[in-house]
Amino acid sequence: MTVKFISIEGIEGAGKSTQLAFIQKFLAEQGKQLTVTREPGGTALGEQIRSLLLAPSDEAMAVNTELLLMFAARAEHVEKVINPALARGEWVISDRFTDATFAYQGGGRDINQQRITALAEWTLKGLKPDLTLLFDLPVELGQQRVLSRNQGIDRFEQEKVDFFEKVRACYLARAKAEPERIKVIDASQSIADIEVQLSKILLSLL
Ligand code: Z5A
Repeated sequence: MTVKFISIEGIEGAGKSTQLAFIQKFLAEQGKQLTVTREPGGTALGEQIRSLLLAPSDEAMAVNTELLLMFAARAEHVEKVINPALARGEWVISDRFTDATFAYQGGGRDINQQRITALAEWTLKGLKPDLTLLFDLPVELGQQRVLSRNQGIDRFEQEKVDFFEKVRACYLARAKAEPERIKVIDASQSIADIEVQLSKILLSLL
């Protein structure tokens, strides 16, 4: 059986963290050895870069700085965590991966998609998730969930509705272009209903 690389995507408050726990438990019960990781982050250096990227700030970060920091963290993550885990025969689940860069820096910040593609080709050397679970929901609902969580908000969560609308539209366009890889989950459903849908998708991989 082939090893699988799964990424989880969505706008803020879509329920990625909530469902990651379910996916992890489901696959472990199927006897899979798992590496669960996240972006930006997943390595010691990557987590430091994550802190720089998420720290709330009154001063905007240059969009190219943001893009390059995402890929700096990703280069480290791929080389030190993802590729070694896949080589050991483990399944890898990453909370966000390169689709997030296309959606947030491409869609949200209007960076040319070809520039992102070039960075992805250079740093990933063909690595791509076998399956991407895109948790989709209306932006306002995601924002309500984040606020009701009652934690501090990070630099991305300071953005306005319009930014997240562009991110969401970019994610959905990517799913439309790659329907085999990117499965859209209606994240406005109840947690239990989402789990049923996820179970079917995951079983089809086994
Ligand atoms: N970013 C980027 O710009 N470019 C890149 O290349 C990468 C990332 C890789 C950090 O990501 C930021 O980095 C992210 C994009 C950027 N910024 N944003 N926005 P992150 O993944 O760490 O942060 P996040 O997207 O903000 O995650 P989050 O806020 O933790 O959301 P979530 O994990 O999707 O949601 P959750 O914590 O599971 O759920 C939110 C709340 O809703 C919580 O109280 C749950 O109990 C509740 N919930 C969850 N599901 C449901 C359902 N179905 N019904 C009702 N309530 C629910």
